[in-house]
Amino acid sequence: MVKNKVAVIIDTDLGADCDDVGTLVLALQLEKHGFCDIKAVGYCTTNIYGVQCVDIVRSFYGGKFPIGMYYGKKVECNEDQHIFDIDLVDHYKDLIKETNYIEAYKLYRKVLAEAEDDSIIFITIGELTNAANLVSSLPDEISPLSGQELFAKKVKYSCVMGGLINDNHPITAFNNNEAFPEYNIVCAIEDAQKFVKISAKPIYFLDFYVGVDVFTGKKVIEHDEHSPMKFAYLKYANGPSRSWDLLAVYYAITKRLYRSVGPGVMHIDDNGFTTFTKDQDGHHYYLRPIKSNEEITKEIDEALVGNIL
Ligand SMILES: [Ca+2]
Repeated sequence: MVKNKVAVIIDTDLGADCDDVGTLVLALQLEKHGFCDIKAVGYCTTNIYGVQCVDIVRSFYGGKFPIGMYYGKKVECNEDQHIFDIDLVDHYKDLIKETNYIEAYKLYRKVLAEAEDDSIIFITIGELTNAANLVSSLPDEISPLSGQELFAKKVKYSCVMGGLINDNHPITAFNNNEAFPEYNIVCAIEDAQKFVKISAKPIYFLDFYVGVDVFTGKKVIEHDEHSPMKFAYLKYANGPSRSWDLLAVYYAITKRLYRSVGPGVMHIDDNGFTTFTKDQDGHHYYLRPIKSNEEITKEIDEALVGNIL
């Protein structure tokens, strides 16, 4: 029996990688099993095929959440790299229900305005464009509070898939342990800086290292006859794929598999490099596993087909 059902907003850049598809499926399984209510899913780049994939996933799995879209300037990086999203839209086009998506940060303002205090878990698994727009938004017809005030009042904590934290506890030997700017941060550096600076609530960072060696999706690929997730994983990775976003959502909702390190302050420099400094007055944390990659893979793969303990 689940004691604490939580309310979540999920902000995604589905399209650059297939793990966002798996993440939405995982969130929908957690919702189905009483762990959470998905209050909204927002799309954080200008890739129209990506938001249509979100629409398709919602339809296929029976989700009820409203969908928001980002209408700002084009995000750097791989917006023009379409490994699976255009094909997925073409294959499942009959499942697309909307043609005009509400602006994501406005949708988030509405969800927060209607929520209980300290109740919303805000999860980002893409660039922090909508997140920055939300916390820097001005009072409007939705709420007399600024985005900063709304966020401080209504959000319980955030979980951000992003950053790269060298803490002398390397989980993997990726890139010879040389630091590099992580994708979700470097694609929209100013927005990441803005969100991290303005948000007054705890932020849990699930960094690059944590997801790079966890490959999930095997069970879905074997189990589903056809599904958007199976389609995306076979097209993108021809099998199981790296699991950054799934792990962020799973931790944010269940608080399982990882321990938080902190408190401290996450600094993002102007080149997108991240540095974490422990500080008792900080409200940032990063995550490290308390189980092996094999155990984590098994737990996520089972959850993806509805076997959740
Ligand atoms: Ca993502």
